[in-house]
Amino acid sequence: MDKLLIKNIGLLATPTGASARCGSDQGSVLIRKDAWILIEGETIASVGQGGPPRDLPMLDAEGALVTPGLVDAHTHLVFGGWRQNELGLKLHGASYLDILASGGGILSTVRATREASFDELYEKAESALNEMLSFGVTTAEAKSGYGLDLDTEIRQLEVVQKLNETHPMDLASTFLGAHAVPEEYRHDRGAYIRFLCDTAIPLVAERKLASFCDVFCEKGVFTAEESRTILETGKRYGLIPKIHADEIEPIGGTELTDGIGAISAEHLIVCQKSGIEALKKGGTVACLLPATSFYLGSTYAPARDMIDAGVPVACATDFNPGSCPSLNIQLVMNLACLKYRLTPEEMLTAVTLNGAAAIGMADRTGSLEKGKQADLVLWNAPDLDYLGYRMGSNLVRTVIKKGKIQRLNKEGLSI
Ligand code: IZC
Ligand code: ZN
Repeated sequence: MDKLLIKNIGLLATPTGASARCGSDQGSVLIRKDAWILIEGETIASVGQGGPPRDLPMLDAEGALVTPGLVDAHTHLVFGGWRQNELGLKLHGASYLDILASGGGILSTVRATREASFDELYEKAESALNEMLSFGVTTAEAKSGYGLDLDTEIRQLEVVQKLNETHPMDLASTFLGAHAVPEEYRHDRGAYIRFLCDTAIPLVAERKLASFCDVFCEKGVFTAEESRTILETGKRYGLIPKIHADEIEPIGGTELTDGIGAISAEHLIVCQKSGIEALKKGGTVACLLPATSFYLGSTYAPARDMIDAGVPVACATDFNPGSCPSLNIQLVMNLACLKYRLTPEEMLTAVTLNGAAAIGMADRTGSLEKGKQADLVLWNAPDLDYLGYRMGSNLVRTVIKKGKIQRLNKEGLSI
């Protein structure tokens, strides 16, 4: 088996364990100075301090900070078109929900995605994944939700499936047919929900195209009761529930999480005390998306209250063409410190182990420990404070995914 020694690690920083960390544990990360990591094949064989084993193929970290590969646990990776036309609308005062209600927003991306071929969607998503990897992301989640019809939803999920086979990044796949009610069902939303529950969910599950089922529970989109129906149907077919809740208006989505056993709840910008209690009770990961708050010009999720209440917090980009057209998880890391007031240690856990837990992958990635996948980032940074403090530059020096050094060139990714 191929061996690779990463030596001269100035500072190794990692959460530990195979499940989400909450409360004071979220901020208690393992820090080792003058460390090394021995990789065998795709796996971490050992982690040590001081004099490393000799005579092995090695990569000199030259004193760099090394962390686990980052996990972007919430993205809308696959879509056609962009929505730059919405900038002018916003500058004239239109809100996100105004634009959606007038047939734009998600619905305009649905039109562009329905028109796009498999290859067009694949190439666009592949180039987004390359950019994510260049920012230090080694594992990501990808949702459907821009088809809202059988063919296009399946096409989006097939793109994710193929990328999972061809691209170095590990992808978790989420069915988000309940992202909006499509225009053709505008006068019969009940019929769309029946289509999701009777046709789409059973087919997605049978074809093993997704592990998770998600709903956009929001004023003017899906109510809490509709969300419950859809997520419970998904669950009966083996799809684990996730929920977009409390992004704009608090309509009871977060309060559903313990009852339905959601693995994660997303956004939570206007989450109330009752929502935090439900998350705690259900052991649900709060997957927070601060770059979306920035982009919407809204408030920020009560991340500190969540950590203090013992809710595990993850942070992700929410990459999508409307409310967060950015793949830069390092910007999310800045915002997590500056706006959520997370310590750099809590922030690291949020974008590694807790992100992995939000997509059911904490047993194999998210920390630098013997037996985990060798997914790691060497940084142009001396310590964790530096990652929260510098802003706007890409601080990644080298990304290693499953033991392989990743290189980006003009043509894309070459390993
Ligand atoms: O395309 O607007 N919030 N879904 C829920 C989104 C944002 C993505 C979009
Ligand atoms: Zn989203």
